[in-house]
Amino acid sequence: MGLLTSLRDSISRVTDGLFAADEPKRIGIYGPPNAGKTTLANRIARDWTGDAVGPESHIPHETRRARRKENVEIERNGRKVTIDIVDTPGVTTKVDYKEFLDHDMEKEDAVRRSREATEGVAEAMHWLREDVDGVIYVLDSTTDPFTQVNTMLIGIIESQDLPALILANKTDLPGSDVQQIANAFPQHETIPLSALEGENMDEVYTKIAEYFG
Ligand SMILES: Nc1nc2c(ncn2[C@@H]2O[C@H](COP(=O)(O)OP(=O)(O)O)[C@@H](O)[C@H]2O)c(=O)[nH]1
Ligand SMILES: [Mg+2]
Repeated sequence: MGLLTSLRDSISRVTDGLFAADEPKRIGIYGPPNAGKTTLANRIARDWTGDAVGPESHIPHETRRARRKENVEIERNGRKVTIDIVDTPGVTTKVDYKEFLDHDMEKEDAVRRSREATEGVAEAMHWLREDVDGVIYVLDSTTDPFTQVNTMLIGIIESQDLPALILANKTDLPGSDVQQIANAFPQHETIPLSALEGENMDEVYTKIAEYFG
């Protein structure tokens, strides 16, 4: 190797190192379908960048592939954190095309959507193992948190030593029970919010800066 080539390689190793130190953290938004992941991802993206990540929907599994919003800068109490928000499909033990048929879809379209949703779930699980630096785990606080999917995902997150925040969403609804979520995962901090109404977002941003900054 010539002197110039080896000098160029050394310089690029040093500059790569410098850039790596500044690289945004990749934060995955995980949870079961309909918890409000996309609503939250959109609220974060709109609050800090002015654009949305993707469509929110009452149809389960509407987010069938992961969507990403890069370089979202969040600043809180002098702490600045730059994150890539990754909105993942809801993870579930069962994706059935009949769930889509309930929403007035043609069978062919329903089957295609359920196949895509299954692939999206596999992709989201792969990322959880390989590709995220931290997790925002969103739960609908009007539903029972003691499910196989939640236990399994929180277990994977813990086994990877990933920093994780648990968000108890939909506090605007009358059946909301934040304490039930806090009791289900006592080893993690649970933060209540309404992603739809924008309630308690200040605390959510403070915790994001604290956990992932
Ligand atoms: N009442 C209420 N509804 C919410 C809230 N967040 C999301 N939703 C609704 O729950 C449904 C699913 O939301 P979405 O963000 O698509 O969930 P995802 O499947 O986890 O991405 C939509 O109808 C949302 O409007 C919330 O904080 N309060
Ligand atoms: Mg979604």
